Amino acid sequence: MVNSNIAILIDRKETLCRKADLILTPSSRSDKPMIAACGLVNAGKSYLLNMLTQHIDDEFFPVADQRETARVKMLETDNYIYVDTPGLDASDSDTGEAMTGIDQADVVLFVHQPQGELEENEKEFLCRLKQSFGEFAEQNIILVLSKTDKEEQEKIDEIADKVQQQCLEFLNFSPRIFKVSGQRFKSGTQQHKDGLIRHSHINDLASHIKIVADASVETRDIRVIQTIDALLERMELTEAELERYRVNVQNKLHESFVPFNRLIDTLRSTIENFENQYKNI
Ligand SMILES: Nc1nc2c(ncn2[C@@H]2O[C@H](COP(=O)(O)OP(=O)(O)O)[C@@H](O)[C@H]2O)c(=O)[nH]1
Ligand SMILES: [Mg+2]
Repeated sequence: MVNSNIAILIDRKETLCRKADLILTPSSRSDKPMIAACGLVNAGKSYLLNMLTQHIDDEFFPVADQRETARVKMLETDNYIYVDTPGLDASDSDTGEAMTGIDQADVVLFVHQPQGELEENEKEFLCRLKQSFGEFAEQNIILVLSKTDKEEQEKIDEIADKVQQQCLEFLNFSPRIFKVSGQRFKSGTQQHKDGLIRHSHINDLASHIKIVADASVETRDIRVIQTIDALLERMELTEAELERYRVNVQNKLHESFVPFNRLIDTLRSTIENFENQYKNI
């Protein structure tokens, strides 16, 4: 039990050091704002990124009904870097991979398909995201309700209200929510139908992303400092916990020697007694 706890603490410390290294390596960051999409498998992340980057027909980010994006995939355009991440309800290691892509992101699009409200693991992930963005969470995390063409408008509005309420109740967080349809945008673009494009709200989302992404460049340094402060604090806590274990183990070792030392003392005085008696003969 103690051993496994120590292993967890050491592992945690190594992860923290790796993160710190990544943040402090200057070449690991581009000057362009990084926009990452995350959310459950099948939420519509890849489809959305294709629309936002004008990859209408060629699907730079592979779209599929099943799990497709197993690793982080990036696209660098003239002004931004777009990042597609694996779905959240995949294996643990992939959730880590999703967070790795997002740790470096300036803007996060949290994509949720409006079949219902936020699920438990979506709330947990949003919570981690919110912590990682600190005071910039509300500004730099954008909630996207995807596939709005699949439901009545009334139902979509109802789900959006519910999601907003969940964010406030569980996360004390009030992000902007965009209700979009990638499919309407695609059809509208292919058939030159402005009404469909407008009704897709993809361009509204794109304009908002541009404002947030451009502003994020100035806040990036503050975020890096805040992330490093948080990492240092967690390292200190981990070190303090390891030190408590060390003292505990040392005390236990000491205690286990007490009866043995007593036995040796008794033995020594018995021998001395014998010796004295022997000398007196
Ligand atoms: N009706 C509709 N389907 C969509 C929309 N966006 C994505 N999809 C479909 O949802 C499925 C999953 O999309 P994908 O982008 O690969 O999801 P990801 O796993 O989050 O990347 C695919 O079958 C897409 O065609 C949309 O706006 N409307
Ligand atoms: Mg995908």
